[in-house]
Amino acid sequence: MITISAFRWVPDFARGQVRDLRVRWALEEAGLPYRTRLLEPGDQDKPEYRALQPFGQVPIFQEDDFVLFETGAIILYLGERSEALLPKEPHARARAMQWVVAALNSIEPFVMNVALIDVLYKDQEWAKLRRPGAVEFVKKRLASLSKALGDKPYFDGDRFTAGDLVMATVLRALPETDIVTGDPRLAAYVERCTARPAFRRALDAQLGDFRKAA
Ligand SMILES: N[C@@H](CCC(=O)N[C@@H](CS)C(=O)NCC(=O)O)C(=O)O
Repeated sequence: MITISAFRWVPDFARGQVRDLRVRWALEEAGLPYRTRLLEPGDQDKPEYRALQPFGQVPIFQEDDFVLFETGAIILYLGERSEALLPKEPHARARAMQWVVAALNSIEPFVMNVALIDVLYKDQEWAKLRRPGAVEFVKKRLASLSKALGDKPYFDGDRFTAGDLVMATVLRALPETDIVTGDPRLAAYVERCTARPAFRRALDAQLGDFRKAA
């Protein structure tokens, strides 16, 4: 049975955002059943967990004695098992992988830069000075992303892939701002991706785990 790690408790702002969500979503798209291993405070720093995830983060993916960390790697691995995530045709597959990497490497760091300022540091003087520049940069990057999407429903055309799954989770990370939603094309794209039944099931499952722990 596939097991993924997740936190038993996180503050409200992180509920629906913790990165096990994207792996749950990928598993739902692939139709692969899974269970969660919920970490208690402190578990992430125990040597046993660090041996599996060197940075003490969630999620990890475990199946029998195979363990994988980093959501990008996990989702690409699941893509090997399901065409719902990665198309079989080699070029389409490579393009889908390209969008996974673009989401994680060219978009997420800049989105998270603003998200961290807003969530963790917003009252600090340095954050007030830094935020406008960080917002300006991410908006510029998102404008290029929006242009690349154009009038297509998904980044590689008509077909949803793992690239869209990861991109949509990255674009959801600024819910309190209009940085993404101010772009009607990206706003509609996130809506389209997150309206998928597999996303709804994944989100319900993450929120359900937090509710059970309350
Ligand atoms: N690049 C990692 C990031 C994982 C990550 O940042 N996980 C967060 C939760 S969303 C976490 O475990 N944070 C706790 C920590 O870093 O100590 C991935 O995509 O798997």
